[in-house]
Amino acid sequence: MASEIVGAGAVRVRSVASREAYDREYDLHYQDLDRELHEIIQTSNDPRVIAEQAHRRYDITERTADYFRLNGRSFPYTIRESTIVAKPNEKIRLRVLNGGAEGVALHTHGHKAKVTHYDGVEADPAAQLRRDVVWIAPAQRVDLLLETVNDGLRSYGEGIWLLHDHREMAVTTDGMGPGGDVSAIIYESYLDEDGWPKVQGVDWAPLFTPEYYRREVPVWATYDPLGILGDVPREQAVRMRTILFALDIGLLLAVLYVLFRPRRKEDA
Ligand SMILES: [Cu+2]
Repeated sequence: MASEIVGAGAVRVRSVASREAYDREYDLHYQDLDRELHEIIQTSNDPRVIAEQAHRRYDITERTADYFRLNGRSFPYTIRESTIVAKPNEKIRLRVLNGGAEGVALHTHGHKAKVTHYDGVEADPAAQLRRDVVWIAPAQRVDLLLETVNDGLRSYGEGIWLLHDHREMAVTTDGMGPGGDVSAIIYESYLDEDGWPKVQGVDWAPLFTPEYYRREVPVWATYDPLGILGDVPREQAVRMRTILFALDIGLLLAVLYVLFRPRRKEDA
């Protein structure tokens, strides 16, 4: 079972109690990072300069989160290392930690999980609400019971179901999506022989290239048989800009002419 192995996204050996009560268990550590703060370390070899920049120049009240990570990775690497693998009729425990500075609205597509524990303490059974968006405050820990029973409540059946922080910004990487902490609940019947989710003709390869992070890859193009979601060819864009520039200049000259045209005698 994948969750008995340490490595490849699993960070520890499960307890005996967990093995008795649950079919699988996953640790999910969410984080958000400010690029500006994390670049300070690269600005000098002198620790005094770093300390000054980090503690007196950097203003945490102006912090913005640029990177959103699950277990230290952002999408698509989350799919390689931090997916929830499931079979029907299982009880799965998700042990979630929000290690970020902002709240996480954890959303489980296709499943309604029960929040059984807050911060390591079991909630009263009557207070163990079943829901598909769980708000997790910074530094908070919650345990979720994910049951893969296809009853239209606990689960909506086998498939590949996204699992992510439902704040839109959290599914981006440095402002560009798809990225961020998106992962998935994937049923074993939807895994190929390499353990990769079976997708319907979508090519993942461009998402793993440096060009993608240089913003050179039109992300929806592989979904698009008509070819209308790719990039505008470069020459065409330049030609378009030249035409618009010429029109602008023409308009400006016309306005100048109207304002300053030589007046005839009868106007005076
Ligand atoms: Cu979603």
